[in-house]
Amino acid sequence: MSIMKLLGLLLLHVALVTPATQICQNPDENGYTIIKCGAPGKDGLPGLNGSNGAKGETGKQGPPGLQGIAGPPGPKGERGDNGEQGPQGPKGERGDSMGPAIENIKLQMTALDSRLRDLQSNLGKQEKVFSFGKEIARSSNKIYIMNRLEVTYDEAKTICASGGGQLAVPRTQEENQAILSLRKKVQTHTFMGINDIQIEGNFRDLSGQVITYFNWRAGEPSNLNNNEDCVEMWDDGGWNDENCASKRFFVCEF
Ligand code: MAN
Ligand code: CA
Ligand code: CA
Repeated sequence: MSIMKLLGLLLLHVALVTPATQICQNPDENGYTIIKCGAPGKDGLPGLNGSNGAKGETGKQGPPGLQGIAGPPGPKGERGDNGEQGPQGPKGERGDSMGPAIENIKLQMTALDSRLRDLQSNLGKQEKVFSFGKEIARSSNKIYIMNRLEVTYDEAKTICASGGGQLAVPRTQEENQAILSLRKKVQTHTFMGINDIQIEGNFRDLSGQVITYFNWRAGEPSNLNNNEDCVEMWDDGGWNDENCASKRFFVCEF
């Protein structure tokens, strides 16, 4: 330490312990002089802002925040994909079967349909018969008619067919009797639809079938003059073979 600085410190000490004297720095000299200080100056104007200080250290982590209030509900989500098919359910209880009832109704309908067709067929037959002639007889399943014309066998056959029927062929005694009832109205021999034109002595119906029912009079068929191939009914209901070209009444069946 230089002598001058030592001296300055000494003087400063004296001044501090001496109430009437203050030590003031003399700006014109490099040292301290003991001078009497003037009245204290007024406070100066505030200084300019200083430059920013150095960045502080990172603070400690604060306590956890309070739980927030729940927000409003979000929008409805889109429809999801269809799930897979579930397992098969248990077997149901046995129900009342309609099968037998339906089958029964079907059978009844078939029977009714058959009856309706029979009725339509019969009605059609009757229309034909009534338009054909007025002399009518019936068996259980045929209608016979006579129109009081006297013609040859072939003509009789054609007339019956033209009306929708055929020259009558009795298949039973009942049918033979029905034809006889018409024959009695004219009291003359009456042609039926039976002949042996194809083979002598072999009598057949109009479809060519050999007949199995017959009612020949005694001594018939005689095939008189080797020229009798068509069959007629006499007044007792018995049959006679006759010349096909003879003119006779005839009976048609429907
Ligand atoms: C006539 C004809 C014949 C018939 C005899 C019966 O001659 O009708 O077909 O056989 O009578 O006597
Ligand atoms: Ca004959
Ligand atoms: Ca004869």
